[in-house]
Amino acid sequence: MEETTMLCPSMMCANFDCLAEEVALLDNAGVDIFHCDVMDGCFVPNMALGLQDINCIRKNTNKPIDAHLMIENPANKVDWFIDAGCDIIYIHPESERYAVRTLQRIKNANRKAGIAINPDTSIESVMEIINICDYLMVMTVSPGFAGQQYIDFVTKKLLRLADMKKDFGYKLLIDGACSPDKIHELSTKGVDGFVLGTSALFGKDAGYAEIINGLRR
Ligand code: S6P
Ligand code: MG
Repeated sequence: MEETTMLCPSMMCANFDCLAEEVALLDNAGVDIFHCDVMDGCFVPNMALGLQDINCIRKNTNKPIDAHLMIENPANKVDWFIDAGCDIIYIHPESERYAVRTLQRIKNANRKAGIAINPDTSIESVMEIINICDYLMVMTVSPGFAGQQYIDFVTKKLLRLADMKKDFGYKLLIDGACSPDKIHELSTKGVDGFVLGTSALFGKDAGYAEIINGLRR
């Protein structure tokens, strides 16, 4: 793994009975970015973090927080996440008629703007939007749930996007079923960061610090 590889705990997998403590443990364990999945029950068939959860996470860490917005029509709603102190905001291009305008709105607020690219979505269909993105997050599962299986055909798209980084300058991350083996394989192939859910970090016998140290080694 590169020294700069970003490890991003997927907070929907954390223990919500003690969210503040979870944030402190993960922060001390050396994670890089707190990944917050926001789901509206419409864009994806599930509901996940809301603003109160993000406020709690923001209050308990000084590290960057990202908001992965799996919601319909995020256009004016991105302001809520800017105001909540999110440093990176991902939208799904499928959910937004004027993605470039919304991404520019995020950048105008001095936050990093990104898109999450579904397994169903081709590079060609987001080619123009990529021009304005600081971050690209490739979904290696269909969005909506933790604990799914890695979709193998997505790797081809991922490697093409890794090759295109030199022309566009974005950071490339993946979200979904990031196991230690996948992290090991892909971090040397141009992937800058990984969302860690049940495949690598949560629900394990080992503690967060031990797991994060192990992944970095
Ligand atoms: C899924 C969501 C993700 C998951 C994460 C879970 O729609 O965007 O961030 O929470 O991928 O990881 P895992 O390892 O359980 O698949
Ligand atoms: Mg996510």
